Amino acid sequence: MSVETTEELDAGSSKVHDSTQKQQDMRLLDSDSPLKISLISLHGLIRAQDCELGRDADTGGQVKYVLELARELAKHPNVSDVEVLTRQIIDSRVSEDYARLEEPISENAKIVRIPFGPKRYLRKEALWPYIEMFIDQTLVHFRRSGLPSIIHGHYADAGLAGAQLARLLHIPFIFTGHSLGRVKKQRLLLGKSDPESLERKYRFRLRTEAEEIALETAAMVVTSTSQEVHDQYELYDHYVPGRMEVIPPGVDLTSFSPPGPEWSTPPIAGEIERFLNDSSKPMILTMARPDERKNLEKLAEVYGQSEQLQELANLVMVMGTRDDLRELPKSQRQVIQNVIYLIDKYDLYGKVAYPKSHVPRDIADLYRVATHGRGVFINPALTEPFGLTLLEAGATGLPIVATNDGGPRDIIANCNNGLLIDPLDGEAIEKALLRVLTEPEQWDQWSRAGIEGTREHYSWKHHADRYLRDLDDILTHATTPTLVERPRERRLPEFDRLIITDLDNTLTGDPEALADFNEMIREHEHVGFGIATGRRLDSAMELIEELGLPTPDLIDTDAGTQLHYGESLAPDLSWRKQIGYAWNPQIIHRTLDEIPGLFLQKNIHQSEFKISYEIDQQLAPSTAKIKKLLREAGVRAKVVLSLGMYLDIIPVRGGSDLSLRHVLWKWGFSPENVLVAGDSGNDAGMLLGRTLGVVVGNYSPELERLRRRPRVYFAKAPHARGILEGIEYYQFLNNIVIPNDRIESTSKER
Ligand code: UDP
Ligand code: LCN
Repeated sequence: MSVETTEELDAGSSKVHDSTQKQQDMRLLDSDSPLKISLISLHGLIRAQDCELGRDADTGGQVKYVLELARELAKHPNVSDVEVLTRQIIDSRVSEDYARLEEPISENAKIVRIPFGPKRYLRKEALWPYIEMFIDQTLVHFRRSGLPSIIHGHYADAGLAGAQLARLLHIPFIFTGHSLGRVKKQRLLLGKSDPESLERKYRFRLRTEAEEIALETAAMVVTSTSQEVHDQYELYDHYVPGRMEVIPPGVDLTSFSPPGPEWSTPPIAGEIERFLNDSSKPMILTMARPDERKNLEKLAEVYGQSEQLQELANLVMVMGTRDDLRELPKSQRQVIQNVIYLIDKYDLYGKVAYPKSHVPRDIADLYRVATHGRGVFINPALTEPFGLTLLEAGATGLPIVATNDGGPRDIIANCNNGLLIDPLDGEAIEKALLRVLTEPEQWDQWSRAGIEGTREHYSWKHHADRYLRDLDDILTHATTPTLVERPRERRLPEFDRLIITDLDNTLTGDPEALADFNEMIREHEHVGFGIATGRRLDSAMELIEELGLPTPDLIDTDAGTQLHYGESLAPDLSWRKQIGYAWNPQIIHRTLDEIPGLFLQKNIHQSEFKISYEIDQQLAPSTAKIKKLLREAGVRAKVVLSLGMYLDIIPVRGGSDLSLRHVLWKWGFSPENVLVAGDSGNDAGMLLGRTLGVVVGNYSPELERLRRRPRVYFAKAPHARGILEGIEYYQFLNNIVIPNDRIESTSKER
């Protein structure tokens, strides 16, 4: 898909995309400026060799996709390094390989495992509370190893993390969703699941918001099919077709090739034969992670209800590997148990094989066994963004029957190697399978077409060439990141600790405690003192003087949009340079001023990068709705609610989360040496991450959601006394201890 837009994009880049220019202008792809590419893929289990695909719901095609992309990009002469950033996992239930901090993939490509959150293996839905920690740890990694030229986030979790890093560091960002929350939810609801239990299980709200942020930030969205663009990404507020590039993945043709004349029965065939009365019958082969979306139960049911299918073929269901079924996470266990139940219900013993385990090299052999026996591959998923299994089957010469969605549609249109079905229509599934199994000439034609079509349309080399060409466009128009130089040794003079606290109701409210706090700051010369407040700079300085506070070494005002330092209030110039990005106060006023329940605050509360309303929550739309209104008006901005009554609209690159990280990055502070304290919604951003958070006892309800966060201590005492309690809790003035970290590694999250 080509793009005509010249719109400025986030991460300091604008993608002016013209195909002739594309070919000529290879500025950034010349060998003087080799590219360093950071691919982020956070969940599941990733290792360079013998990937455990299908092991659980988080170890599917994305893992293979990211590794093969890394390998291929690293082969390019203009790419110096590719790193896959993922999570370090230390857990006796999984291999020690996932604990290694670095692992080579190939020449110039490696996996870097970043420790964040609990050490144990977590399912992807449990990773959300730890994303800010990943961001902080990755900043440390970048500081050590240098900034990448591009950040590419895969799936919603890494989409959110990558987008935040890109915003902070002004590095262009690429996003690939792999599978989208809104689409999955829609499809599961069609199966009549209850929306609330779906939400509990899949955390769709968090996931789709993360996807929105990733889409909002991305200079390019790499999708695998055009249908994904039109019917799937289209469901999002930040759907900008101009930024979408359809670049399908490839398939490793050295592994996935048809059975040749020398072919002999591989060991995995024996594993399948154990289940079957007559293993000479053709196979109906399916292979998928045991995930509800893959609709495997439907296939078992269709086969169970069809005498004809049972007569003609065996059903072979490869649903990952397992040691002990009871130890699988609940949702995966349920899928497999349901299949076993259906085998029993329809008395399919001797007709259905569901091997307990396989090793990676068995996969290509399995397709070859099925091809050799003139069988068929089926993917009946409720939705399938791409479906690498279909390429694997096609490349091996096995005709396919696949769900009428995303990848399958494109694959069948390109390769003409099988039939599409409606995954909810049992009769249609049966009919399509019967057709493949009973029309031998057609079978030959589909088999040949799959072998040829996959070779013609799906190669990683082709993918990498297009990817790098598009990247070149993005980088050509990107501004140089303001923070590209390695950060200087911190200049916030002589401090090895920093306390940053909100002003109103956190520091203020208990004069006696405030006096104790002031004394503590004055007595500890190694501790820097910062204020982060929603107030304007002038009004914050007035209050600071009135309260007799020490002069802050750092003052972050106007809800994380203005940064100044020391006595002279020297502005942070690199912050100043980027904060106004995509800021459009006129449209915000036009969109929100007349909304019922929103009342503009007085002028003294308004500032250059902050529009503040008072909100009557009974009358006003929800914050989510307000965000939506802004998105619909084409505005990119953050919406922050505080004390249940103040609503600030600020630029996308503002907010105390980003301003705080900017300060730490710029001055080289380690987050463990920074204590942050707050009481209300506009402090939430800065309380997350690896810094040591303190929520004072008089906090407002917006912060309740931080309660289970690691490194956020909820003090019993209110106001400044609460901060002092937090200082004590972390032993912040001496040898810092972080009690909560111990809780992290022992609590049961799975
Ligand atoms: N796979 C596997 N063993 C299994 C199930 C799947 O090795 O039991 C592999 C399969 O060969 C393919 C990938 O996992 O390479 C699945 O990718 P696909 O894109 O089809 O689906 P996803 O899992 O990403 O939704
Ligand atoms: C996730 C999926 O569900 C598959 O359809 C894709 O093939 C895979 O990611 C790789 O993009």
